[in-house]
Amino acid sequence: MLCQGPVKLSEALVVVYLQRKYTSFASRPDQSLIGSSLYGRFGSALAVLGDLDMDGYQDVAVGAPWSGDSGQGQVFIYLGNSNGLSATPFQVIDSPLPSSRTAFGFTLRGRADIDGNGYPDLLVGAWAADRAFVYRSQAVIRSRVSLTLLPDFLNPDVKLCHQGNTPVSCFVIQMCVYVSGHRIPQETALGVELQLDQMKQPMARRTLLLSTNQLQDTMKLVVQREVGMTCVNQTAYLRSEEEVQDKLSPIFITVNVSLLNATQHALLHGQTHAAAQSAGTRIGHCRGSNRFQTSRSLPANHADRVSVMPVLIVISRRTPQH
Ligand SMILES: [Ca+2]
Ligand SMILES: [Ca+2]
Repeated sequence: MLCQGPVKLSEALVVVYLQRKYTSFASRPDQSLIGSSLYGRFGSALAVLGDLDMDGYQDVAVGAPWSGDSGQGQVFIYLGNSNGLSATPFQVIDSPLPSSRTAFGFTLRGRADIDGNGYPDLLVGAWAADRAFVYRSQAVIRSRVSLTLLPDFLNPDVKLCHQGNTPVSCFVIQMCVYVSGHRIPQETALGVELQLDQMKQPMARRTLLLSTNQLQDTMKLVVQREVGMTCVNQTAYLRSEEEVQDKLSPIFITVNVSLLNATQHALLHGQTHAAAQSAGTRIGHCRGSNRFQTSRSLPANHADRVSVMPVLIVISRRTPQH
């Protein structure tokens, strides 16, 4: 249950009561959401949106029609979780109107899939401007990336590849992307960026791609929805010991994945980075081997999140007065 808190406009808040056994509520709220804007009237409108990101928890919008730098109004989106709602808004939607005091966010409605893409959308009213806006939610493509180096035990003395006429020690970099999600596009076009020895300055990097002699590469991968995954391989080699000064520090290899086409009306959410590193290079002087630690996942970029995509469709106007 969502309630508007004690009315003190400068400190507006919304309190959350979670349902207990026998459909009862505790005498004290389980959570408080506090408006950030002085006299913003945070909590003037509340709307349960449905499950925006399809994680099984209901999400909520809170309107603050005088909030924002010039009081133009804002809507705050909170994602649900097992403890209630996120402590901070997942997304803040600013008024699309140039003028202030439009009361954007004075009324809210959710739980309606207006464009039929399988995700609930949001209606925001701005009565002082005689406008209402539709915000369509984008499909969420959940992603996972793996990076595998083969062999994972690289011996610099074993030179099975050739760079020109020169035998070189080489290894295969296998990059795989997995996607899933509710009503995601038939095809997900992804840009894949591979970086070799990323911790080093370009001239000091110790491994290069065999086909291009470059330190990096960008590729396009298309994942079919029914398949859910695709992989691509690249072969890299170790530069000769004469060209390399640092023979001890690990070699880092990273891969980053991003959505290629913004018109896909979808967002990539989840793990979009992967990295692998060697235990050490030990190129040349030592007859030891380089063992790679592969597929070390990095945290998802904080920007890779689900959001409500604003598509500003005016659906009502003031009726002309005669
Ligand atoms: Ca949710
Ligand atoms: Ca929708």
